[in-house]
Amino acid sequence: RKIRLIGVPLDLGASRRGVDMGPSAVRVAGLEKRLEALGHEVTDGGNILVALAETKQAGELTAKYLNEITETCTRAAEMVEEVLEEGMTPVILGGDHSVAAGSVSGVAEFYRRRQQKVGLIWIDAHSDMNTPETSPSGNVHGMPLAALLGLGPEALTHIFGFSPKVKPENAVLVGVRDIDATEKANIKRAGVSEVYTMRDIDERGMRAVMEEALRAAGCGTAGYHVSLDMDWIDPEDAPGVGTPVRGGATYREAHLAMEIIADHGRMVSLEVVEVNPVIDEHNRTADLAVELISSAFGKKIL
Ligand code: DIR
Ligand code: MN
Ligand code: MN
Ligand code: MN
Repeated sequence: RKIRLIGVPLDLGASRRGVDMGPSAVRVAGLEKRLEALGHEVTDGGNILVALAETKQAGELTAKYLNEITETCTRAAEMVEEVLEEGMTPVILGGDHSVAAGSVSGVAEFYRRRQQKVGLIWIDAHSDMNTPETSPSGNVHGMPLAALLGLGPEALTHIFGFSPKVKPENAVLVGVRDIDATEKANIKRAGVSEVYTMRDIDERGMRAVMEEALRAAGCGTAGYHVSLDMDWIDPEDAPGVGTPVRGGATYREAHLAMEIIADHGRMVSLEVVEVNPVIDEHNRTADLAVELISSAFGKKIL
């Protein structure tokens, strides 16, 4: 494939600082070379311009830095759309997860123009289904999936002027284990029924869960975007994330999920978010991100 890397050093959507260094951490861990070693043609599109928290006011406390985040998301959406127009596969490096409101909008716009739908695989400890009304934190990184499904502030839901970006039946949550009580009702309201919790993975195994998830996201769509929040993985293996939650996917489970995605062959774009090198141990989490991206792009043991 022809792959274009897009860095989005955004940390306005989270309380803990440092995920703005995520794109550098993943580059330093050797992403471009590793993907090229697999036979892909890789170019780096550099970083998208992001406002700096120190120079801005948070604004409404129910959705902090919403204006600045919307601006960045709009730029990311345009960039992703352009990269797809050029026949390349975008790989977005976050930054906090709020960037997904933009990246997925870019993918959805590209396919909308071709009268096609796109699916979405959201792999995360959290469901990111808050709105400013339900969010206990006011952090926008807890809101992007809701926005993509049409819930939340119009600035975020209507990037490119249409909403929803993904049909609820093609949106799949994988690995969730920490959902706010106030957020739960939004999952129902949006009509998302494909929710695979850590319990599902424990009981049924990663293979069964991923096969069902990919089938739902791929049903009647041109393919799917994969949005990987590194806090999905257990903090034991991914300590450098903004909001670690115990009981996540193991190193092997995470690789298997990515290998299944590669075998299925229908991923149209990928993003990896919430890598925070400031609280990491020797860039381990970015190293793991590079490994997982490699598996998603076809790296095999044999
Ligand atoms: C929490 C945390 N549900 C919130 N969300 C996180 O602030 O809305 N998402 N960490 O990745
Ligand atoms: Mn290159
Ligand atoms: Mn997330
Ligand atoms: Mn998360």
